[in-house]
Amino acid sequence: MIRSFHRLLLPASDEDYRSLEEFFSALGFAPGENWNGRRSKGRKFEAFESGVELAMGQDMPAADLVVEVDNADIVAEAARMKGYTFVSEIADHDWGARLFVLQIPAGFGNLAVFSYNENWRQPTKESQLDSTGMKFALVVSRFNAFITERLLAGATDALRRTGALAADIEIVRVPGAFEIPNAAKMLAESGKYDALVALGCVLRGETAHYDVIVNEVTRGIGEAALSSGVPVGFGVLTCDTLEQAIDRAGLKAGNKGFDAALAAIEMSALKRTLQAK
Ligand code: INI
Repeated sequence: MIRSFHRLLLPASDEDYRSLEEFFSALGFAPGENWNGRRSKGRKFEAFESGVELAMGQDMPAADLVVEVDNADIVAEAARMKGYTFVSEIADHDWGARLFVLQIPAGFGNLAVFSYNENWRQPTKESQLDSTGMKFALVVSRFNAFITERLLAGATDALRRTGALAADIEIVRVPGAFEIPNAAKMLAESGKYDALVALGCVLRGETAHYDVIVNEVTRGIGEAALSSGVPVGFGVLTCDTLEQAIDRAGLKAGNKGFDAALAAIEMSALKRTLQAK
């Protein structure tokens, strides 16, 4: 499973590095992972949806990178004030967008920036939940990793789509579902997180002590949430068969990790509202 996708740029000098840093920050990319080692340094700039896009036909921008923003006119204004070089001015495109193209500093090609015209995209259910600025810890068990890694992808997707930064999502792996409550309690009590998401998978077929584990995990996760006051989204699958688990980890019955993350965001927002009253 692909975890992330980044286009790697290798600036030739510190000056180029700095101008690229400023360029991508100014355009509104969220700050991602940042490292400074003995032999190399680097910085990621994040957008919540990324990937490879194939397109054919007319009216396509000639660009090496494409970013979608909320309002391309505002970003174009900001780019003009910064003195960036426009390859093409902002204009309407017949696929429902306003788009302009900038030169990326240091000779890394062109960047197209666009926003869809109003009403072009249907508002989605998850867009009504906002996790901007929130910090999360995801506790994921390695047992049945084939399933739990998909739950993790779903949970991360829900958090990123609703505005959380990659840097604000801590992923903690534990051996099995039985260990989730212990890790959840420690993380919740650290006071560092707005909410947690617990991700695991217990299969009856492979577990003689299925009921014991399920009861303990459910009780323990509830206890971690109640005693700390930190919401914990419950994304632990308890299924009779692997097929049922696959269905709930991204196939026929949605992704329980995604749902658990949305529940965590909602509960965290509710907590803020109730505390403010
Ligand atoms: N852990 C799971 O997460 N799912 C299972 O289905 C499972 N089975 O089948 O036993 C399981 N067992 C491991 C358990 O959670 C603990 O990690 C282990 O007992 C060590 O404490």
